[in-house]
Amino acid sequence: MRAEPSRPAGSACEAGAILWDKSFRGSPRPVAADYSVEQRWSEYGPEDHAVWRRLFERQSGLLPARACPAFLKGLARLPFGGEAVPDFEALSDALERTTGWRVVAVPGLVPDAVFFEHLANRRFPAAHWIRRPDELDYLEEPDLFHDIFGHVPMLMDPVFADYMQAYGQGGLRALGRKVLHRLARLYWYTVEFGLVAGAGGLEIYGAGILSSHSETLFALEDDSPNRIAFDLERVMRTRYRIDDFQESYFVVRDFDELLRLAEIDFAPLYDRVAALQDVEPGRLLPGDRLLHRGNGRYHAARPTV
Ligand code: HBI
Ligand code: FE
Repeated sequence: MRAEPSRPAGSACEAGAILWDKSFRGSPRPVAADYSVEQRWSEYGPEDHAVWRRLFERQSGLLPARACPAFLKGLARLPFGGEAVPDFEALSDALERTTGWRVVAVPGLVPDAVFFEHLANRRFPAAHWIRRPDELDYLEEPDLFHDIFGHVPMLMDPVFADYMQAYGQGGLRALGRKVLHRLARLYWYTVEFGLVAGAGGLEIYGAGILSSHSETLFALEDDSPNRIAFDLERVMRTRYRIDDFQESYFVVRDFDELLRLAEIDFAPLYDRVAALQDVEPGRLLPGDRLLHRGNGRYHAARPTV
């Protein structure tokens, strides 16, 4: 389960570079002002490649029947498989030829402004470190497997790739306003935990689900969560869980629906939702177009501490 982006560590110093922080995972290395680092592929050990192999094989068994075609097509066209941790330069060359995106290695979560700046320039920040074998099913923050296996294949889809850049541009426009938590909810309920209405039923496109064995099953097949037709205002009002499955998933008709968000002036929308109450993750509203009314059993059995 990926954690909500918390305040990244690391402190800027006069040279413009970021000092390595002991909370960063993996071996210390120079961190540039845009938080990019070297991937240092040769430093991955047999344990790292074995974790990649295990996670890749496990998801490859589940996703053909559950992921959206855009993800499966993107994954098939990227120059990596299940044998070893991918090399970011090689996969960036293939990605760039297709949609103009590249991957930049980073120590982990980066400040919002840095993240938006990368997305606005078609650079996807990906953690250079991969989880340990004992973190296979739960880790605090996004690792290389979540970022590369979960997010990058979707960036091979031209429409989704445009949406991700538009999201970054929207984020830069919103900086300094008190609305970043609303954008974070949009990101969370689409890019991270989004579902799409496919020809034969609901399909997964959210990276937080695609990179999680248990949530791949829960999001599509469990009776517990709500599945609600995507609505921008509703999503911007809806809180989310950072350390467990989602209580509600939002479903878009297609990725054009996401890209059309880029044509909306968010300013009046921010004002409108600011006057309304936030919505708890599992709650339903009268205006919801419900695709599945969840019974909430999973979360009822796990009271939040
Ligand atoms: N940094 N590396 C990284 N990955 C993210 O997904 C990420 C981030 N920083 C901020 C962030 N996400 C969220 O605040 C987004 O909603 C902007
Ligand atoms: Fe992510």
